[in-house]
Amino acid sequence: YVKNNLRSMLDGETTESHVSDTPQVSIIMGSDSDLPTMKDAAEIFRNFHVPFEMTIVSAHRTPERMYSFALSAKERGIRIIIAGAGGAAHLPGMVASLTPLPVIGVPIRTSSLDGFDSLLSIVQMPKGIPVATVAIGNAANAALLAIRILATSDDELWERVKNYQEELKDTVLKKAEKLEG
Ligand code: RP5
Repeated sequence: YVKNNLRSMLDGETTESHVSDTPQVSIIMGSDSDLPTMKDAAEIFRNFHVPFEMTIVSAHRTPERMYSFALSAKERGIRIIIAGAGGAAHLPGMVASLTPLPVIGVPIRTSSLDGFDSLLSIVQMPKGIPVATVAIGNAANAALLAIRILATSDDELWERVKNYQEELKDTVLKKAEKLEG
């Protein structure tokens, strides 16, 4: 079901190879209204050639689906879960309570409270059930953190992360040179 959702959610944006490889990472979100934020994570995984899946799982609207998703993730080959949610953002924490897999939470910016509600809901986990929380709306960093974790046991990916950091550095240095004239 995840592959089909991925295809329809990305409207053909993704490539077949990422869909057919066994996904290592799962990107889930509470609503399709979170997709404009969460698609940044998908883009990062595509750039780093990390197979991923992406779908909607709502802690409040589809609690049974959240259970089956979390309980089956490890046996499906998933190694890290990225969960985006907004408002009363219980999805990342609840998923982390259902599986030992590492969970990275993405607080979605909200219209009423600018995402502070999402941030606090995700970051304030009780001792024993960790959720790594990135900045409000920063799904790209969630993907990059997941990639760094995967890269500790994947030499090719490790090299790609190092190259990415070099590229970031070069970009800044070029801007500095330009500014200095
Ligand atoms: C959360 O409620 C979702 O993660 C979303 O950020 C928020 C609003 O959802 P919609 O009402 O837009 O579907 O569960």
